[in-house]
Amino acid sequence: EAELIHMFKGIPFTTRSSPELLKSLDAFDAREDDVLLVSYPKSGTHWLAGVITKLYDTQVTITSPIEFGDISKLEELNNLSSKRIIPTHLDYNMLPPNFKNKKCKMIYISRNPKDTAVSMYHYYRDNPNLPTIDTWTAFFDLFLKGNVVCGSWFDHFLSWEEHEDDKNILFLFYEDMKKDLPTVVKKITLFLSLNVSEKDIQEICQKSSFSEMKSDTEKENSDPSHTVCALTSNRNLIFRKGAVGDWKNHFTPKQNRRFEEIFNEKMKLSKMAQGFIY
Ligand code: PPS
Repeated sequence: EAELIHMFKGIPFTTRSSPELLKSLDAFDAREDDVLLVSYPKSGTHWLAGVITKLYDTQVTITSPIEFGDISKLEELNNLSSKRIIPTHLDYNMLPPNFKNKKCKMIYISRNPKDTAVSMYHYYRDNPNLPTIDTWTAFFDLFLKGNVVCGSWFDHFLSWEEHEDDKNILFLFYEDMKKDLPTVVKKITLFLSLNVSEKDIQEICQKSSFSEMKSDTEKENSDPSHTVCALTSNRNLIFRKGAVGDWKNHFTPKQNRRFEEIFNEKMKLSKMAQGFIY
């Protein structure tokens, strides 16, 4: 089982991200019109990707996360015609520098870390490509220690929040999308300079509901190398519950206190994370 995970620059990656690929990312050739979809895992990546592809209609290609695959991945991306929509779970410091130099547009989506932890726990349990987890209690500890794929939620969030004022980065929250998707979608169209009618926005929002996305049979059993999550092609693993506040069904009061203690300590200086504790 140990072979499912390896460490790179202190962060756990699955073996689906080869060390050679990770080492070569620094040299990756970004294009000015690339759009990055950035997230810590289980924060709404597929949801955002679904909205974005519908906004662009057929004019774009969405890839699997840049850090998934072996060294041939880079060539594959090089050969892809524009416009490329590229997801990634990398923290800011590991992002290929060319994306930063070329001021590519990036959308960072985040989610209450308590719900993110619960979502990740179920994903670990149900996905044979991830290490075996015995209990929620065991996973809870691993999550707080950052001993899970992509490392610490706290470090990831903070590395991106440091760039809050960068004009080329848009910050979105899963909870806002749940509350009022059309408003978030309008924000995205402004950021990406897309001209989409009110009517089309309404339609895109309907088609992006949890139930619609879960039952999108067209995509069923598709090749995992062509889906946003390269760790599964099983849509039931990705589209599990899609709710805000499921942590309340998992956290004990004691776990909640411990989580908030650590959250308050680590996120002391964070402005953007304050809305998360509820
Ligand atoms: S991954 O594997 O890291 O790319 O996963 P990611 O897509 O980031 O996150 C999966 C969670 O997002 C929920 N989801 C949605 N919620 C609401 N509406 C829609 N349309 C939607 N699509 C995906 C999905 O159910 C996972 O959360 P949980 O809490 O596990 O259900």
